[in-house]
Amino acid sequence: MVEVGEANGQRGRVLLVSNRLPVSITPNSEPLLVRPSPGGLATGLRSVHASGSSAWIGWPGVNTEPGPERERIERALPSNVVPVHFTSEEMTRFYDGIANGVIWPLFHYLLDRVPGDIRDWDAYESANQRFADAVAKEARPDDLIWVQDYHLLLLPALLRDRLPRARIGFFLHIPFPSSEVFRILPYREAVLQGLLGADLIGFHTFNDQRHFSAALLSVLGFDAELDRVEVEGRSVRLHVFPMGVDADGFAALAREPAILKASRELRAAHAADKLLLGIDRLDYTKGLTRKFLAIERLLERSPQYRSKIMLLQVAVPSRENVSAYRELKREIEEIAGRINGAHATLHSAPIHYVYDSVDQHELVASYTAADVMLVTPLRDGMNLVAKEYVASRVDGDGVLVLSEFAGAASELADALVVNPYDVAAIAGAIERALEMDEPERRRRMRRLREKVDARPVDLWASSFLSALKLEPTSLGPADLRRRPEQVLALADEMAERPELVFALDYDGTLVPISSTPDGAVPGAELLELLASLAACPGVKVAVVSGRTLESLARFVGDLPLALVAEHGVWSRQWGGDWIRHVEDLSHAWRAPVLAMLEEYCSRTPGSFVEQKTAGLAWHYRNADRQLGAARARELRLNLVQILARQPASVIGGRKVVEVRPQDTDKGVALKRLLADIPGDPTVVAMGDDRSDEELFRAAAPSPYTFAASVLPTHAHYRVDGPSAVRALLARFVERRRERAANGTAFPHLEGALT
Ligand code: GDG
Repeated sequence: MVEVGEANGQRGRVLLVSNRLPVSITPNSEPLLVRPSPGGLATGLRSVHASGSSAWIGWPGVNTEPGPERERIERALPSNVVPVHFTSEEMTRFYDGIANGVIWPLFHYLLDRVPGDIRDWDAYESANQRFADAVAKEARPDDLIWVQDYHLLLLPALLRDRLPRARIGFFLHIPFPSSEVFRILPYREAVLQGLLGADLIGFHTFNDQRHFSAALLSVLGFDAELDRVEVEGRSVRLHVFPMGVDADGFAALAREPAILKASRELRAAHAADKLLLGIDRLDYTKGLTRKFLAIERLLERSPQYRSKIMLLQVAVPSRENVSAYRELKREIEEIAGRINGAHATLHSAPIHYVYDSVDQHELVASYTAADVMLVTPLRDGMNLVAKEYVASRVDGDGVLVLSEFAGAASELADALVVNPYDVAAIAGAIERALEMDEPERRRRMRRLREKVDARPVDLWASSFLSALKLEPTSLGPADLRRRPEQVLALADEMAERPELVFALDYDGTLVPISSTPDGAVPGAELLELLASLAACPGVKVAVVSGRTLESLARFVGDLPLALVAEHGVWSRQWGGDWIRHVEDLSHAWRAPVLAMLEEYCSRTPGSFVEQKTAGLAWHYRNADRQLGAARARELRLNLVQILARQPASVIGGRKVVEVRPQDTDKGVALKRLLADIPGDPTVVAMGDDRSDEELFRAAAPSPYTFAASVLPTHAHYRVDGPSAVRALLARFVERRRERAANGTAFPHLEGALT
């Protein structure tokens, strides 16, 4: 296991960021009472925090107005705990309104709990901003920042803006829903963009990770690899870190004589032969209603269990100020009352319902006393109670009934796994647990304990931090998308260079990607811009495209530009004729590749084939995003196989898979153009696509390479699509003209001035 100090290197700290601090404060107490708070998240991170090289940033659990009470709280907290304060109104809107009111039910697939009119998103944004300010203020260069859970989904990107070089991790403790459910969230783009500010995003299960990747594709169009996604030149890694429990700690407690005694007393206090146990926060995700209905169903079906079984259900009070939770409490108590009314005897009642929390000793005593543990949430990120029950069964006995929709089910296959929506199935599983013979119970419990022991909670934290530390922070290009003034400043700087060659890609760079290649007509404004750029003194302009000669000539052929078509198969020098650079166009690979692309068209509605003189392209920009991306991946693999010994290469562009003859690319084409120009002009290269990377490399050592997309790139700058490219070119023209008008142009170029 990697220790936290080791994972963190010697100098940096771990900054833990969660909505709640791991302490509870009793408001208005004198002196202020500060105690450790319970809960899975606090327990999981305690070992990291206890290592001493960390700070924990979060809400102290009491709302205050700015003033003396806030200052008193700050003084009472340990020095490595940093409070982020909120007023009651802010907390109600951020925490109750969005985090627990919208994200919580939606991510647990309980759509009918999502309010009809979602109003408080601005409060969620402001709260995340406030956290970002607090973290940025606390952070030092070598710190690892680890953000926790659904309250802070926007925080990673807000931190990335403030601390571009920081190492930022994020862990989601609740499920990430299927992309079709996630898409319901009106602020879905903001959430995904927020998370993508991290270097590493952790989930409890692979299903959560898979759903996140699917949402990236369907909402943002980002095609994630199995365990990473390239975003704006950075690599964001996705990984599964199933959270565990302090297995040794629970086992030690379970062996304590005082707890064993409490366990025996608990059994003796109830007449039932078999004790069933439930420990849940009182929340609609926990499936309490159906659990009770399953008990009812069992007793109706098999009345012999009356007086023989009892469910001890601890319902821990939760979110009591929210009306939906008060309503749930009423409903559950009513069902328990009804079932007890119908099935109780003089000595027993089937459901013993406790609306309270229990202390750690009572908790473990209950675990060790229970013959059957019922963990039946409708959805749960992990569910630590299931693992704690197993860890506490040092006697090797006991049966766990576990919802298939709890994250824990992906590890605990030896539980009796049930569909928590299927009341009859839960009843069946309970009956099976009650009737299970001892050898089977012990066999299953042994395997469950092996699983739980193998992943203690410290391992969860240390593996996350090790992975975060290993993750290289690639900064990629300077991002100018939100810095238009810097784009213009670069244009001014370029205007000072005596001679320049502009090598400009067409689609996606000068004009937006259009749904068909023929739709991307330039428009008068662009034609005028290119003409005035080409007319600037000391400037030559080339359009370097993958398009066909015919369409390029039709769009910009009348301008005094050099043109490169089909990635360099054809070119036209300034003032020259078209020249073909590939000798033989009758490639043997063409027919089988065309047949394959056509087959993909027939299987992928909306896609189409473009035939060029030398190359072939399969465009899927109009296809369904998921289907198009999946087919493109498959097609690339198939093409690489059939082209193994052929003089052709496969390139994946923006929503296109293209096959072109080897030895032509945009870089080769640019070098050919430059070879014919005297002097040593500065090259300005602009593109948006994988095929433009060769252009950027050929432009070296020029500092003026621009990517107009969010793909990973070797370009020096990233700009915001064709509109930013045009703004840059227009500014350049303006400055260059000013220089000419002021007579401050370059003396050796005077002949060129008109
Ligand atoms: C999230 C996710 C995920 C509960 N009642 C009492 C008590 N507890 C302790 C349990 C356990 C913890 O609280 C609850 O753990 P859960 O796993 O159920 O979930 P949460 O922390 O509420 O929430 C969840 C978890 O994060 C971790 O990632 O598993 O899916 O929703 O440790 O023992 N402890 C005591 N008295 C109680 O009455 N002492």
